Amino acid sequence: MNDFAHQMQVQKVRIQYGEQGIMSIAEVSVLDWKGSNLALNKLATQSSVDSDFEALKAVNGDFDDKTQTYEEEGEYHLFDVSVS
Ligand SMILES: [Ca+2]
Repeated sequence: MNDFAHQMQVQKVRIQYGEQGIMSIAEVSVLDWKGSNLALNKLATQSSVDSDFEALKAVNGDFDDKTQTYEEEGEYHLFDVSVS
């Protein structure tokens, strides 16, 4: 059995705010043990979409654009890093 036999396999990452507010994200990185970003260009959703600030902008590799929700209670982003 090698050292990596017990490594975790991540399927989804959820980021949620606990109070009413606006969530905005430029980029999310989920790194594997080699440092590769598992979130890059993967499926992304968010609790609401303000204008054209859709969730895919958090995983497109571009720090100059961003996501944004409306102001709401418990706003969140969800990233499925298991789908290639
Ligand atoms: Ca971005």
